[in-house]
Amino acid sequence: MKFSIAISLLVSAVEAHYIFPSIGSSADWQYVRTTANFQSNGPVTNVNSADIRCYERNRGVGANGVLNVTAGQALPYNAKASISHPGPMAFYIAQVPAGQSAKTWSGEGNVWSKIYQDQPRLGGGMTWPSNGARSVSVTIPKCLKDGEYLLRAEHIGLHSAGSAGGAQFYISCAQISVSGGTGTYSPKNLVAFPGAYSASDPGIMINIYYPVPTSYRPPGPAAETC
Ligand SMILES: *[C@@H]1O[C@H](CO)[C@@H](O)[C@H](O)[C@H]1NC(C)=O
Ligand SMILES: [Cu+2]
Repeated sequence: MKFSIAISLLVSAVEAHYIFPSIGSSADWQYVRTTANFQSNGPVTNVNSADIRCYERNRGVGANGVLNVTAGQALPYNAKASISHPGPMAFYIAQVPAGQSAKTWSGEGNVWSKIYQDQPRLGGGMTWPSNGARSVSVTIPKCLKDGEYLLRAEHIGLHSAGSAGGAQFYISCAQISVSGGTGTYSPKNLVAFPGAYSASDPGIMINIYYPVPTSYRPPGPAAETC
């Protein structure tokens, strides 16, 4: 009996999912829109679903706050409990259109640019920088125009991604207000969610264990810099 309890605890620890509920030192869901998985921690698996954008519990109902950040500042985007699956981490940003608010804007359309993308270490298996992390640092580009943005965090769990629909997307969107930017940012690749990804993208449908990949191409556009 004791033995089987120990086994089931071990299995649940290995399978544990996660959420991204906060940014900086703020409270959960203060600046990050509450996600549909706020209790289950479960992932989005359909890249064509509207959930692939911000995974909101109530679409169109944002968080109460908008976090003031300075362009060029690095902020921790926090995971709970920790990023326990292997896979890539990315951040995208979208400027809130004039006349709209970060608290309610949907983020629809070709408005998202990628500002961060990590890569695995290769050789004898894939090792991911975010593996086991409780937060990932994101630098708000110095060259942004001042104003409100949605900042989208995305981690893709690739442990069972060998067939279509097997990749697990852990997503949330933070509401931020940027000041101190130089204003020269002009992203070349704006994408929409859904739309940016397809289930068969080589960075989404991939067996990361066998045969051991010798390269990795993340889904979506390249990360843009100032
Ligand atoms: C955020 O910035 C706005 C505009 O500059 C300011 O009115 C507000 O007080 C700031 N909020 C905080 C919490 O510092
Ligand atoms: Cu999981």
